Amino acid sequence: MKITVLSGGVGGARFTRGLLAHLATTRSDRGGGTSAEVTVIANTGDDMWLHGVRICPDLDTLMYTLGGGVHEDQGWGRAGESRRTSSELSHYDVDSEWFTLGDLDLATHLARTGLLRSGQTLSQVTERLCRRWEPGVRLLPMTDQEVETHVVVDAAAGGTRLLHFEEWWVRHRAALPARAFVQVGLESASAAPGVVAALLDADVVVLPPSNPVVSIGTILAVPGIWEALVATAAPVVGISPIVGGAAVRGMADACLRAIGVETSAAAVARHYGRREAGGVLDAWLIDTVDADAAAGLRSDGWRVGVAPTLMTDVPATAEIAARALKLVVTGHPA
Ligand code: FO1
Repeated sequence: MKITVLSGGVGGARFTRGLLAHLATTRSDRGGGTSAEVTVIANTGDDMWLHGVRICPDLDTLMYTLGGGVHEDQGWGRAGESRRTSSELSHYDVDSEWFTLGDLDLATHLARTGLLRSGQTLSQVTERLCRRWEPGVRLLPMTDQEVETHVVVDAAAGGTRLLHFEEWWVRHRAALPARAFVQVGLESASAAPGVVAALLDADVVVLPPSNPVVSIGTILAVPGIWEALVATAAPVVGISPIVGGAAVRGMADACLRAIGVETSAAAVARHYGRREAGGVLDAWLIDTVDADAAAGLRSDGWRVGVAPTLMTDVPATAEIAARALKLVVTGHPA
């Protein structure tokens, strides 16, 4: 079975780790039958240049999480990290204390930057870095061109200004009201090699509980990707990143507010849209806390599953993945 996942950083990486755990158990249950191939299409809109190195937060979070090297509590960066270089940098007044570059993490950025400078594409570099981490999936950037999410915020002197998403997210903790999001470079970007095929050839496509605006939304904005999702014969299932009217982690609510979408499981589903109605979803898995939202969605023709969706650990996440797959294969998550 070919499964394609669109993913941002922490939420999508943790979901994919659970999906792989689920597939490993089903494979052993089936006596090692046909293994599933998982392709992850990663958001690269968070990427940025800092101190001359190219940082790809979501690609690295996926690579480290699936490769067993992630700082588990943070959800990003490396386990066993040190910050000697970062603290030394602070003595040079280069205005980067808001973004911590760990020493181990820095090696990834140096390796990637050197390979990019040698003329390799981001896809080729990602494949090269994954040879070390062996994430157990084919990890594809959404595009090989530089597309960076910026946030439109109010300027002190009136009017607005653009802020790189990472600065808005990390330095300001999304506290500056976001008036809009702009993916700089999008108009001249195209889907990276293998991305459209991974959507068209999939048996199932999953939208995990990543940020629906700046992670999944950015991937869907890359020319060709939304069209492939609408066109694919594969059923598309999403898992709500909103539970009980709040973002499970991160600040998805600040992003949803910026685009005028209510922070609720039902509103995010309607934001993605049903495929019969020109959207991208065939099914939507919501948490038991939001069970009352199912009736309204179902009366509008939605296929809705209701189940625990908090990714508290790998086994719980494997169960969520199993229910999401069942929802589109059998129509029921149970
Ligand atoms: N997130 C933070 O909240 N603070 C940081 O200093 C920080 C540094 C960092 C360095 C490399 C990297 O790949 C990710 C990093 N992140 C940090 C996480 C990052 O903001 C998130 O992974 C996503 O970009 C937001 O979803």
